Amino acid sequence: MFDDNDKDHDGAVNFNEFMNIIKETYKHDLMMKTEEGQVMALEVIKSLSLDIFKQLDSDGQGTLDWCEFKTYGNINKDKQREVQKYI
Ligand SMILES: [Ca+2]
Repeated sequence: MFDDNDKDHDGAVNFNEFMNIIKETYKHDLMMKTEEGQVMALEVIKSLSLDIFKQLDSDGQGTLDWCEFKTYGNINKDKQREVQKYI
């Protein structure tokens, strides 16, 4: 999964790559929405992504290596419940 998401194959996931993973997670929810609803939902997703990204990027370098990325699954479940309240 990590390699699939590392689009530029530099061995680390940057914020844009990470946000695309999150968007993919909520793709189905987004498709159910009006255009206006999608814009709002994308804003929620963007701020959520940044929030999670900062938590995962424990060395603060702005990229996630494998050790950092693998903890994503743990916090993702709680976050998903949180997001579903908004989108
Ligand atoms: Ca890092």
